[in-house]
Amino acid sequence: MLLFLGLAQAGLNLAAASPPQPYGPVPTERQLLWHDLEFYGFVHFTVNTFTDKEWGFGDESEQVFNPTAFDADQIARAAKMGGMKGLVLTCKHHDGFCLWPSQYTEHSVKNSPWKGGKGDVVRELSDACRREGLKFGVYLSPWDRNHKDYGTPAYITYYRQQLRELLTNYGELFTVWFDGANGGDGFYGGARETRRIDNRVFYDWPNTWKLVRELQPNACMFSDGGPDFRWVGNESGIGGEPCWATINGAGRYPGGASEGLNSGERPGTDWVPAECDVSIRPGWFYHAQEDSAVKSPAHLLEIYYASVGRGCCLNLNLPPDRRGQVHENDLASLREFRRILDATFATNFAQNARLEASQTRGGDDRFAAANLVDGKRTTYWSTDDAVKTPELVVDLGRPVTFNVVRLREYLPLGQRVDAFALDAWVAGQWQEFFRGTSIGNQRLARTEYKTASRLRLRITKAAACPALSELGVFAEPLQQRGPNVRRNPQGMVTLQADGPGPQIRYTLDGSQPGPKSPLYEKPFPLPDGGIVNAQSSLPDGSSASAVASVALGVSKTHWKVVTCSNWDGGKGKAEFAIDENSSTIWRTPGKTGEHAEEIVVDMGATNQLTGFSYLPPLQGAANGIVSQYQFYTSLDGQSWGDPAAAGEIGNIKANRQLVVNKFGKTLKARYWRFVALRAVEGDTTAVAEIGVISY
Ligand code: FUL
Ligand code: CA
Repeated sequence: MLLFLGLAQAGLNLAAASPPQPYGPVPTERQLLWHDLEFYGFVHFTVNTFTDKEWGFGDESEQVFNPTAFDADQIARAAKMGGMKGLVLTCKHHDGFCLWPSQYTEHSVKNSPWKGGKGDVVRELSDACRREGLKFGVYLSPWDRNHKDYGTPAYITYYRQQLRELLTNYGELFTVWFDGANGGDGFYGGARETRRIDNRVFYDWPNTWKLVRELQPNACMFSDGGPDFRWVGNESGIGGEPCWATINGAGRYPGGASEGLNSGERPGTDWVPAECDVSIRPGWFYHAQEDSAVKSPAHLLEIYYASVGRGCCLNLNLPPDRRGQVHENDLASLREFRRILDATFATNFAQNARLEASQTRGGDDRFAAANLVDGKRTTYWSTDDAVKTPELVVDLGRPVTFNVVRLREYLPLGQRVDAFALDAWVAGQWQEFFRGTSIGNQRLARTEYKTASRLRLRITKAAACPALSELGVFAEPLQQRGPNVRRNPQGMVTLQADGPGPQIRYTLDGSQPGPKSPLYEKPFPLPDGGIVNAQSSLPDGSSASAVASVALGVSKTHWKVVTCSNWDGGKGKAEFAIDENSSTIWRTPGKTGEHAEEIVVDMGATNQLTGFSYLPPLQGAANGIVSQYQFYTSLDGQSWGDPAAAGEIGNIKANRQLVVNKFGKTLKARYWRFVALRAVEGDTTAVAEIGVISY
């Protein structure tokens, strides 16, 4: 009997095991192609580049669009150099200005001075992408603040005519990006009014999607809720932990609720993976005043690990400047980011490792652990249906120092793993060093550096037997971080090296520190603020760290609230707007109708001001985030004159961050007054911090 069973088992093992059944929703062919891209770029460029806005009102003259040296090849080469696989161009942003000579509107490049009205940015950039071997995609804003018919059915006809032009005249597109943003008011052919639409029905999306499928069958469509890939719920480039590729698609539409978009939903009814969209600068469009605020290589790496490393695609915006080229500072940051990534992934220490799985599906070599290191996405390690929590020991053969482990699931079988853990064999025992949840297209576990010759993967929870297609072990080159820059309440700045190089050189004028820059010896006063750039190195100047760059506003030590129109009891007092604490909020009670709240502050001394800053609440509901404001200054707190700055804060709801607004001149003032005229939603006003700058 025993012998008989043994033979039967041996017989079973010889017979080829069948592949596992897919679990839950699975990707389409076109989604698989999109997953493969992992990293591509956005190009935000339009009249806003020339008017210094994030959202144009729609009344901009075509005359303002006039890049002095537009160079599509320079932009495409920058993307290629950064390792991007494609570019998505804002062919029409919310202001309605078209970067191609659409035959359905006069509001386009054809009436601009650029190339005498004969230019076509879409043509030039799509051609340049092809020359560089990059894919090309289009962004066509559904919200159009210029068009007279916006809000009526005639507009949908217009929108589809434009879309058809883009879908048919510029070759193959890899994506069509449908933005959900809509702020209501606009120029609308001169009506200058607020037009509210019902996002669920107004655009009749199913028929627009049909058009895309028919004319560009391989293009993946983006919107908050899909159909092909979704918004990740923030514009800072950060996927959730977990970040499932699945969501419950019912009831979702472009511009709909963002609940569940960051983490996805499990098991979910639809495969709609997330795209992390983020700009290399604070804004989506180029503003010269942000030249010193380009994200550092270290920041870009954090974004990469939190997006591509969590199974999403990363869409990183490179906004061309007024020449029509990617700015030098953006290029420098992107280049260093790429250099570090390439150095990291050049060597996979698991390549020749001996892999020992606790179980292999049917004992069949087709599902063997060796598939994890064969460099192919189409082969995978799997186990018997009943074995959902297997383990895998990776013997590297020699001690290796690493800090990144890469895992991939075989996507055609769905997202199967719920949770996993990684252990390293240290001092004679297994030590857990990472716990994760979703894997999907790719999971990069970035950890402290570990040295070990063996590691272990434990699948700790799975909805179905796992199907993993890759395991890699890598080490990031050691990067020396820039010094810590801190200012105390008395206005004294301390610099502290964060690495072996004890010598710190710094600048206060925005330039890069070099051998001739001042040497830091002791804390120095900087009550008026400025831009501190600091770099540490060995005494002979070698082993230089990254440059730490910190923009400091005028110190608030002696500031006092003089008056405030309203506050919400003790929970929302006005002092919270100037307490240097981003998590305390000045909040006014709800108030319907005309919405104007204000705060007046005495800075205790006269300052030379060049601008002000507004920080919205970074967490919680968007209720009260200011979208229309006025900012006044005064020497005596009595006479105020015209606002030093006023207008709309475009896109602040989706992209919550510090807004810095420069006056364009220097103003002497002891008092300032901030007036909130409108909020993105709700009837309160919410201010985490107001500051002023003097740089
Ligand atoms: C948002 C827009 O409102 C921004 O201006 C930007 O285009 C971003 C990518 O999408 O919803
Ligand atoms: Ca505060």
